[in-house]
Amino acid sequence: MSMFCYQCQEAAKGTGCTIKGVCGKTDEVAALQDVLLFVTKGLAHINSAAATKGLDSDKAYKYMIDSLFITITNANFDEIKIEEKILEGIELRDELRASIEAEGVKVSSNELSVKYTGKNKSDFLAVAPSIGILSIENEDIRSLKELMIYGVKGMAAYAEHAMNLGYENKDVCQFIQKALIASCDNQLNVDELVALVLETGKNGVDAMALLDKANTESYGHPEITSVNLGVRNNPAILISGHDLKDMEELLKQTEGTGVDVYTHSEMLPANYYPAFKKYKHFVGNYGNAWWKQKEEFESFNGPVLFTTNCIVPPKESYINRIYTTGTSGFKGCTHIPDRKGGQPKDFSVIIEHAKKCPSPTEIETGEIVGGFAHNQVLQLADKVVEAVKSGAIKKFVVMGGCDGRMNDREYYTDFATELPTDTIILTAGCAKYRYNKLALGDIDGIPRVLDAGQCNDSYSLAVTALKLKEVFGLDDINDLPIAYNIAWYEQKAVIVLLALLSLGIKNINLGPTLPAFLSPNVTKVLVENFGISGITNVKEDIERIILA
Ligand code: SF4
Ligand code: SF3
Repeated sequence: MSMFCYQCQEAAKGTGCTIKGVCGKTDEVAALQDVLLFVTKGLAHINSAAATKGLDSDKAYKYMIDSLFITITNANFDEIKIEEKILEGIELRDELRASIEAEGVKVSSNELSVKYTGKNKSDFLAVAPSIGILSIENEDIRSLKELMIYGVKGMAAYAEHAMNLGYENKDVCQFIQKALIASCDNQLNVDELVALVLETGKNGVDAMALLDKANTESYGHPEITSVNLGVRNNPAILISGHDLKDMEELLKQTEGTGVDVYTHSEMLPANYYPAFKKYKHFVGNYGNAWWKQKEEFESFNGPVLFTTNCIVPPKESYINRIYTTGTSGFKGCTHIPDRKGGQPKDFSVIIEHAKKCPSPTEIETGEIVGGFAHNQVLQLADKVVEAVKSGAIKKFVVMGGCDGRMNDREYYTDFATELPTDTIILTAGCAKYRYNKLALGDIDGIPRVLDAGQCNDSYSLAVTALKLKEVFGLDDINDLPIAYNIAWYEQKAVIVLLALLSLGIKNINLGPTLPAFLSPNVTKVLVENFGISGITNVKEDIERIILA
């Protein structure tokens, strides 16, 4: 059996994975994820019909968000969990259909996804080839639909984190549903799909704004923080991924147990939140971006909790120490169940496991500084504006996004190193690990790398840019001395990119390679309308992006 997936930057040969994912996804997991998306589209049709009489179901929106998140790169490799989710979707769809038809709502859609009744894994694998990405023949239509769907996957991830904190935006949910339905529509032309892609970006801004509100109202505004990189002599848990509600509950439940907590990869920004800093057993950050986890989890010695992506298929030597929760999953790892009846998750099993493990082996020492989300940067606004006016700061360069395992990403380390010393890097997401431990110094006390937080905190960078535009009295955000050299890997970076475009930001450089899912014609649209370009080499790019 074969597969086709081209949703991330590491798609095989720059075109797509066809035998096994570079990420480790098997052909069967890829097929099951395709079927999960297909069933989710069927539910979207029914829930949309339900909405015509105000009968749309919150449970259905939640299911759509969960399922999209499950199919994000490196989030869930657990075929049993995906099979269960497919069956849950079919049941939910049919129950909803029966209940709205009883209320006189007519379901007009004749889509296969609305009627599909597979019952088990072999049924799912049988239908998969006919409903996958390649079932859309026209490459431009396929490209635009996938661009929209990948954006919506990223949006769903952010909406899910906000939802876990009790924050919802019905418009965002309804847009996700609309996009799922649009992806099945064979009548839509290129112009209509381009409009939908832009609308995806606008909703992406709203989803990120919602998550920003959820995070900051729950845990306070991130503030300048020196994060410890060393270790202590206690057993410990390493928490990875992006979900701050999980972080909060783990910190509460480990307090007083003798078990320390460290963040890994995208959880690093949890160190910047006032509500988490108060925990004395919250030690700091261990390790680097997601792709180095094989070595780092080995030396951590204790259990690791994944709250979301990015999971690298674990080695036998430590797989028994890997726990997943929420939408993340990996076959053979213990999954911590969801909250029920308003109760917190129960992390006792991982805490008891940690108590039996040796303390982490030190792999580095020292500190890194972060916490430059919009509220903190605005408190420094006078200083920043002064430095720009005096010429001490000539340019800002947004270098946020994702990191990845390919060697060509060394480009970002070199780019940061070679930047003129009157340049400030604004970052968010795990891309920062390529340069956040370099000694790049400061400009008049302002560090040359300002980390706003996780990839969703790219929103924070946009808020900062909009504020600077106001302070400098500019009409166009593109007149600011800000350049964009963004690294992407998975679908959260797709929604970040579309969100920036919807805010009117032009001339974004995207690397290390342009997405395999962009057809030549769609790339042309992005180049002509938004000035998007790929990267070349550090010397030429610094000339073109920074000095020109
Ligand atoms: Fe390949 Fe990326 Fe898809 Fe994994 S997510 S199968 S690496 S394109
Ligand atoms: Fe990183 Fe996976 Fe995208 Fe949230 S953890 S930015 S790659």
